[in-house]
Amino acid sequence: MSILDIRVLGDPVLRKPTVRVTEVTDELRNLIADMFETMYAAEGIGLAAPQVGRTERIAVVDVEGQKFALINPEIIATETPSDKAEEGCLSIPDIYGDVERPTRVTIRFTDETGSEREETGFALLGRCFQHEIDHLDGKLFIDYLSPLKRRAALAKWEKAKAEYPGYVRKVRTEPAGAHNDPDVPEM
Ligand code: K1U
Ligand code: ZN
Repeated sequence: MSILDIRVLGDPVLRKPTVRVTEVTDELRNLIADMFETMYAAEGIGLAAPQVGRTERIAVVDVEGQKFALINPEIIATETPSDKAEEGCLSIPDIYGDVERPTRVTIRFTDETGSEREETGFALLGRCFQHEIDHLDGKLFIDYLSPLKRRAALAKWEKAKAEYPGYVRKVRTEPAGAHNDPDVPEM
């Protein structure tokens, strides 16, 4: 398994619509395993294929142990009321904003074994399903912000993006216990 580079805001792949998967192959199962590894290394709760430079309609999610590989996911039902909560994005590091979304969604998807499934997600899981499916449609959470908040977020990103040459975020892996350890050299 490998940790993949994460593409950040400005890379056109994040705005491209994805392509539906027609067959769940071993190559796609390897991609899914790499996406889970990358998501955990980056301390996220979800990751979509465009974020690692791929165009397949695939995302992975793990919210408090509720773990899913989502192939060709679609929202089939949403329930009101909506809820406003802060979101971040592994492709827009250190930028956050409040996004209003339906509290509960039901999705239909194919899992990594090729079986068609339906799941309902509430609260953070429902929000994460919606955030990842948005990625698969070329949409980012900043698109939901008010014009003022979006402008402020983009101004902050203009300065921050210099840290990501080529719109690539290298995910660092830390050996266990190395965090803040003065004896472990910075990589
Ligand atoms: O797709 C991504 O960019 C991953 C993103 C997903 C997400 C964040 C917030 C709400 C819905 C979906 C992240 O995981 S960013 C990390 C993060 O914000 C977070 C991490 C742990 C718990 C809660 C949020
Ligand atoms: Zn995101």
